Amino acid sequence: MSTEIIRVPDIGGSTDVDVIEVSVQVGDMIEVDQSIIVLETDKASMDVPSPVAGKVVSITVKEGDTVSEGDEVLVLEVAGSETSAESLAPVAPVEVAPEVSKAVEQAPAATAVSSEQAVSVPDIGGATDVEVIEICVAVGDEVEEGASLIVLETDKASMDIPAPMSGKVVGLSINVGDTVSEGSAILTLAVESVVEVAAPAVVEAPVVAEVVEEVSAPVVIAGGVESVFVPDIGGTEGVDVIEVSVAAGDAISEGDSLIVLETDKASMDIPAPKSGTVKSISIKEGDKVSEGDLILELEVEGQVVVAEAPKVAKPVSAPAPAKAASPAPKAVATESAVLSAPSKKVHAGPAVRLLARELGVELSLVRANGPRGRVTKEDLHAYVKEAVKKAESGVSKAASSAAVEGAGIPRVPEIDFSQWGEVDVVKMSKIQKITSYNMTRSWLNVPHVTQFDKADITDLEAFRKGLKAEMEKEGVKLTPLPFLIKAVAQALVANPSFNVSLHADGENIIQKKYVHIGIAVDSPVGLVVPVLRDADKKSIKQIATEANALIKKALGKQLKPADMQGGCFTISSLGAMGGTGFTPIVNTPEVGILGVSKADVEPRWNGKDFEPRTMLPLCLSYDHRAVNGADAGRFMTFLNALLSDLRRMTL
Ligand code: CAO
Repeated sequence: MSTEIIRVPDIGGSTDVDVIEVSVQVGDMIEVDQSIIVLETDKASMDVPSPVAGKVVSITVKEGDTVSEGDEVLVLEVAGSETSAESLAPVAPVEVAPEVSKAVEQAPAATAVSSEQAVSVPDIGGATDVEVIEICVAVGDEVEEGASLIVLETDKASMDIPAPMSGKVVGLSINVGDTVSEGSAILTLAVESVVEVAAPAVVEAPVVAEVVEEVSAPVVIAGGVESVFVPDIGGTEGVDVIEVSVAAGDAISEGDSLIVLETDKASMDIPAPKSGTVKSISIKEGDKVSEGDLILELEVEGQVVVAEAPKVAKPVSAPAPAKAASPAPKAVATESAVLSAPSKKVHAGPAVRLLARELGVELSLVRANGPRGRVTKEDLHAYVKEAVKKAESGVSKAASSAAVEGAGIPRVPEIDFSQWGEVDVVKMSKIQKITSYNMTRSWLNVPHVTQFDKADITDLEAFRKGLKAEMEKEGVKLTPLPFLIKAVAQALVANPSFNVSLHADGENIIQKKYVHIGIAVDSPVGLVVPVLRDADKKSIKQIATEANALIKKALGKQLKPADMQGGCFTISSLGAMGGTGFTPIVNTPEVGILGVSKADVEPRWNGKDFEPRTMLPLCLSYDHRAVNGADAGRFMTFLNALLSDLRRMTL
């Protein structure tokens, strides 16, 4: 371990520059290039990133101080060399003014260092003995800085504890259910870092900008309407437009940001060369632009003169670093020496803009709490946290009065039922939770139709009852269910449109050549659906024997996952319980389900008289994306015919 003093680097000759933000705290583990302070002149603001990784031992500057090149910023404890060293931090302009700068940096010598860092619970607002409810990483995981390591929960809030640095988890010090306080060990990270120790040689950064003479403005005067073009942006071509800061009709002042461009090294505002009203805009966010591309038409008032373009910077290639093996710090953003007044819309640095884009956050919506109205990373995190919280609690901006979630589906509010009387909170079984999820998924995805019919099972029941005792001697319980399974299997063979599943691509259907029937069973742990295979190829006795065995397994909680997979169609029989009909939910990805209610003796007109017949209510629900009503009508009629006249099953 050694300590290293980080100093203010070359900031283009500016002196007594305001420190508007100190981005780190004593004790922080910081990475190479992480912003340590933000400086601001009247023309530009700039991140000062750390040239090395390490732990902040002390901070010499504070917000409101003024600094110049060479002033001490902070002291870092870095892994590796035993000696202490000094580094000039590179500087990354954030919003730069129409000035020119030349960045000269000290090239650091690089030493690859792998160290183990103990990560402990940070300041959690004074809370103590907080429960660990989730561990988000495992030994061997590679984690990124900011990735959630663990989740803590008090009775009032839960909070993610993020990784203070990137690295590989080499040891975990806690378990779910443990209680922790600030300073409690969480885990150990193996951190790979390149420790850069200042080398004596002074080299220019790979890409720097130097002062060039003022150039004629690329502004064309035409009857008070001027075309504003992208000025010299240091020779860089095809630069991303990440923000269009004005709209047609806007009255703008000279210096207002028109657009924000971003390369992989810097972001730069393109300022208005003069005041006026925006007539039309020729580019949009996401476009790529080069010098000379038309930005917008500006209606200017007063004298028509040839406008001047902002002063620009011209990039020059840096000579090779003093030592080939010494990687210079990331090219500092002096490439962006096309300078401007800060953006009228949003004040934020490149790191914040990048994070906002990664998170898909519109920066102008984020409340800026940084110095001088700057949006900081913390503001962004707070915004995203709030947005997620709102989404989770079902409250969206769009519908502030009506709670909605996801695809606009109203969420059932959480209610404290104990306010009306005594209640118990009973944990749902895993099966109940799975059923709940599956039913919701099916209900939300499948356009259901249910058709009803009644089958005359007078003869079937006479046959079944005649066989019942005989079968019982063989240990087989003969209820109407095996007949239903056999009949449904035959109906599926005869009506293959029911024996399908929709392909996930939305372009195809899967036509099944096998006939496996699911049986909904009300088991002690909830609703389960074991599957009886190849029902079309088996006798009623075989089916009864296998169904009995599956039901026994279900009731004894002995079903294996394989017993419940591969179904083509489900039968849900509430016959023993009663009822005259119901609308079963399709057991997706199957496309049909038969609900069976209690058979009852009813008077039926035979053309001459009413005669007592045993009628079985059938309720066929189907996925209307796969099955049409006419197909369902045919299926039901076929099924009804089989159940009403058993002889047909033998055909
Ligand atoms: N009408 C009249 N009586 C019926 C009948 C019907 N539709 N279906 C069954 N019965 C009779 C049986 O014949 C038996 O009487 P006997 O012993 O006198 O013959 C009695 O009711 C009990 O049958 P059972 O329930 O033991 O057997 P089963 O084969 O009919 O059903 C099973 C087995 C597992 C399907 C059933 O017990 C079950 O769990 N059903 C629940 C299904 C469910 O919860 N579905 C979800 C609904 S929402 O989709």
